[in-house]
Amino acid sequence: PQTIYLSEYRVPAYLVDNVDLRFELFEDGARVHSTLAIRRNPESDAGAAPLELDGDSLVLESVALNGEVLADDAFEDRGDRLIVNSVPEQFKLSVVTWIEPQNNTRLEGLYKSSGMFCTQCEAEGFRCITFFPDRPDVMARFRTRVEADKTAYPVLLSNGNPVESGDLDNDRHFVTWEDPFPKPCYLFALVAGDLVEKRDTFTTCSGRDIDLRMYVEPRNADKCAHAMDSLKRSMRWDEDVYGREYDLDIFMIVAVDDFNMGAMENKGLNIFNSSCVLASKETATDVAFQRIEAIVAHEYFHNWSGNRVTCRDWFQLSLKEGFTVLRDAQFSADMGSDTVKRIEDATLMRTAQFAEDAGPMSHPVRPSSYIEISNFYTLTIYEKGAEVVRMIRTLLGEDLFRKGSDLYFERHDGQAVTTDDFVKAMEDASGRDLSQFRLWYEQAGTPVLDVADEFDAERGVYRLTVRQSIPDTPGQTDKQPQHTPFALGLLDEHGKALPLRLSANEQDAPVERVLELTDESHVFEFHGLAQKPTPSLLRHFSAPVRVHYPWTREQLLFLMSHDPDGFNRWDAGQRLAVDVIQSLVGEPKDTPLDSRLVTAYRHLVTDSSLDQALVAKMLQLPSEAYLIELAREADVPAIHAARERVLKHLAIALRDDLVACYRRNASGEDYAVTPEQVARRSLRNTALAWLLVINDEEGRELALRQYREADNMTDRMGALRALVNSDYESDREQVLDDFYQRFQTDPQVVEQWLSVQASSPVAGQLPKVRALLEHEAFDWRNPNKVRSVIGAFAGQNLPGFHAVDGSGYDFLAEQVCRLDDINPQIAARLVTPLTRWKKFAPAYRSQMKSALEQVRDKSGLSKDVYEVVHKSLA
Ligand code: B3K
Ligand code: ZN
Repeated sequence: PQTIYLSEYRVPAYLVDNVDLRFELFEDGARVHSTLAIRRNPESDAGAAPLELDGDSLVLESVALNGEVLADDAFEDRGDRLIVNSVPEQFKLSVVTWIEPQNNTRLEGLYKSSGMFCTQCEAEGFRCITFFPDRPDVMARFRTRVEADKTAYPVLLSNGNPVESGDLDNDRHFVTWEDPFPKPCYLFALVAGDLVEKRDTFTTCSGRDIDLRMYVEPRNADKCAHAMDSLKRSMRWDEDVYGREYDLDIFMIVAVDDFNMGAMENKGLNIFNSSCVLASKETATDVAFQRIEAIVAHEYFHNWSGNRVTCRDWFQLSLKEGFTVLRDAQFSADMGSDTVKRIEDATLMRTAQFAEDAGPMSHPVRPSSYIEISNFYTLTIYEKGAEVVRMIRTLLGEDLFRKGSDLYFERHDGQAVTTDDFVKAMEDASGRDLSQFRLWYEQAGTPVLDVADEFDAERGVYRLTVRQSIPDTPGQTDKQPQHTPFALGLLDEHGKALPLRLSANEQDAPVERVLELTDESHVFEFHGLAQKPTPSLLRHFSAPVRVHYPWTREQLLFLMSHDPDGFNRWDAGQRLAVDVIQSLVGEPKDTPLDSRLVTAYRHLVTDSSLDQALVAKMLQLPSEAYLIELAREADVPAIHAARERVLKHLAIALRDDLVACYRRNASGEDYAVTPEQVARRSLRNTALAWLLVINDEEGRELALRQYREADNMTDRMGALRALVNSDYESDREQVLDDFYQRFQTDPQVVEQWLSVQASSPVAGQLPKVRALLEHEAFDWRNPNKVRSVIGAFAGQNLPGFHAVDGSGYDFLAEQVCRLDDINPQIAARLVTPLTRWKKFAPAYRSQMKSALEQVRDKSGLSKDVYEVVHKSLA
């Protein structure tokens, strides 16, 4: 396979102004008639070069230029390319192709999902529909006529506004849609199906009424309200916070069961994975409700950050994704708790993005090469990209950041631009120099900040030394220090925030500062201090970096209860728990546990005056995945055992407090996804889980009752999960059966049922997981089901996956090979856990490597999996 380089970017030789599409949809295929209004690009030096259009899996039926059918020697159909040798400066090209959506298991381009037609074109799926210059810097106005059987497909949708509709012969009908906004073809969408419509309206800040519509299968009609409400909140929020008003008269959301990712921001016609949009309290957990709100917002926000201003090429992917993730994170923080949202994002970064950045697929936020772009929809592009934009906001401050964002949208509206254009707008609006900051886009790897301190009692000066280093990553060594905002505070021995005087006579010094790191090493002096303070470092996770500082357990315990910054209180608790667990890894079973940990956790469980949402987060012990990421050579069973020991020790010591906590948090009121209720349910379910870890008889009864009596999925699933992970084997089997009987007709719930088993070290033994693949509910063509079983096993059931005999690795290799023929994008994602082989202790490492080699040697490997596997073995 070929590598694509950013350095080889050239402007398109031809531009497309208008696209006229006609789809004839049938059961055995679809005929696509496309007429493109094309002209030479005045900015290109390609002159009268042949016209080249991208294609993939198309059967070409005819080509005509300005209405004249072309003879066979006037063009060349190379399969992945249609070349028309001599074309005038300006012309119309009409192409007819035949495709087979019903056989499209890659779920790219036009395909069928539970009887409906739908599309997914980002990044390069439009070429599976018709021949086209499939690159985001070619922006055109689309007019789309969809024709299909009237009974089977009463609803026919595409981007923009409906302009014409009517009946055709043979019980067929058509609708024509027109999108007035020029867009890249990756934002094209089409849906045809037998769907119910849910309507609402939104009045914009300028008084325009927008027609909001959701289209879902009839059985899901009662699961739309939450997404619709989330949409309206997003629309209002984007007006209030970013000054962005919606631009079309209609906004549509469609739910689709078979979908490679979460959702897609097609202009005016967002398409969602059903699991990321449909919810009712009986079927979706609190976490799902919150995720749906965030994804609905994310896709909606793309209308400006992505659609009105789009990417010049796919190396710029983070231009739209990083900025939009930041926007949805701000939105979620505003809808709930800022601290809790920050904790969740920092956890994802530190657990998964840091691991990606330390692994073989490590790449900069703006990559400089790729083989398959689908492999670059990563945590680095999305989450680190969002952190990078967040740092700009931190450096500029709220107001200048908003000025920069306004300038960016105004300057580039209707254009396809680069991350550099984004940074330039921020610079121009603020007057700040971000030239060194740009390294965040260019250099891969997670920076390390080594912090040391000393106190000069005589002068009353506290001196902090911060050294920045960035590890080597594939293809990148000797990196330059990056411009990094480093937020901190200092506490006295009572936990009081001290003024941060950077010079001896500074008046009214603030108690929190954002220091700017630009050099390899900095020394900061804080004056006027009577005693050595306790530092609270990298508050709110002000930069996506690792901080190394020799914290003592006393300091961490102190910060855990005193830091005025909630995020850092949580962080101190995590660091303490990590330290305790790490000290037990590989140690004899009777090694005593630090009793101060018990005291600290008892305080959390019993003191109901604390912020309960924060407490709910603080009670989550660091995950195995995070502990593995922190380890140099991970021995998973040893890490698992050490973590279990701490968990059991805490549960035994706090047993009565947990029961009391459980009862105190009993829910009385009607279910709502408010921060208070979410915290309450989370605390209750944590208490239950801990009680069952120690086989507590009362805990077991509480769990069984909660399972039976639950009126919402959060409680039902909380009880189910606790039982599934317990040693009460017959209860486990019984509730699992009951759960399946209750919900077997609901695919989104069946997904949860599959994954609660596959991800459990207790219930997810390999034979059991293999049996799930044979279950009637499993479907190889449905990515959610695949993720729920294979993804959950390899990604979350770490003791199962890392079984000493290597059986978990062989299992994954086998399934990846099987999936590669069905859906390469999903196969390439699933192989990820194996690519981290260098991270593990030697016995595991070699077996993981040979499993990867098994995949590498599969015949007819897709380029998606090829890229991931070859880079991991390099
Ligand atoms: N832009 C899409 C992702 C498309 C992934 C294509 N493989 C969803 C999103 O980020 O909003
Ligand atoms: Zn996105």
